[in-house]
Amino acid sequence: MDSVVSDASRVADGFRYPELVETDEELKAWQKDRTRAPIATKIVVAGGFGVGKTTLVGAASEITPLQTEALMTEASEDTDDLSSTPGKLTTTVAMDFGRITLDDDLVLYLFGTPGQQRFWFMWDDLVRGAIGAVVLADTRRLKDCFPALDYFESCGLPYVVAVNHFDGTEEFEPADVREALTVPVHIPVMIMDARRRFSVIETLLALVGHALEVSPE
Ligand SMILES: Nc1nc2c(ncn2[C@@H]2O[C@H](COP(=O)(O)OP(=O)(O)OP(=O)(O)O)[C@@H](O)[C@H]2O)c(=O)[nH]1
Ligand SMILES: [Mg+2]
Repeated sequence: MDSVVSDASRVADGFRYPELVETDEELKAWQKDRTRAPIATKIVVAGGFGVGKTTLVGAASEITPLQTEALMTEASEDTDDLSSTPGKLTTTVAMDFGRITLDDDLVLYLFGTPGQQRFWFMWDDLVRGAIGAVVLADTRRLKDCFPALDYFESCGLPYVVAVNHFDGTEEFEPADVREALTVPVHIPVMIMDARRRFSVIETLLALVGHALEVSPE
């Protein structure tokens, strides 16, 4: 790995991360009302290598996301399968971090996990205190999300399955994906696009709703 860079990931061939514009945000009502502190929650975004976790966090975040991307070199050729994402030049080596405010008084802090197996030891730290997780999947490489599914099943953290649909790939119904992954019926499965903010917000809302449903009062 050459170096930890933040912006190299924006120039991958044929794909650009959404431009993030810093604005002078006007203060929201809850920001001025000291009696109405927003609820801050932590959400983890996990899934296989190169499935779009960094893209998702960057698309949703209202702040410039923290990225820990490192350039990929020929050294990882044998371990990292780039056939589905030939334009990918970098990989996450620690985590992604972003923030999104939903519904004025609900702030989600998004933590993207590194996808490469050799960094999985960090997951235990990353999920600490989280209310739920998004497991991103790519239907061309469904089995890559099994470790994430197993991990959240075994630790009991509520999760939703989000299929990041890549243009030009076959489209599947959520029911097909549920069956292929044997995801229990009460767990939301959705088809989305990690590059589109609206699509990511829908996924996050589904996760928050699901976490509220399954968590004890
Ligand atoms: N066409 C298309 N390309 C995407 C989409 N999401 C991500 N990409 C591309 O796929 C590649 C992988 O995206 P990342 O967001 O870096 O994936 P990741 O899951 O964070 O990868 P690791 O951290 O290395 O595991 C990038 O090169 C993007 O160009 C998508 O929805 N459609
Ligand atoms: Mg990443």
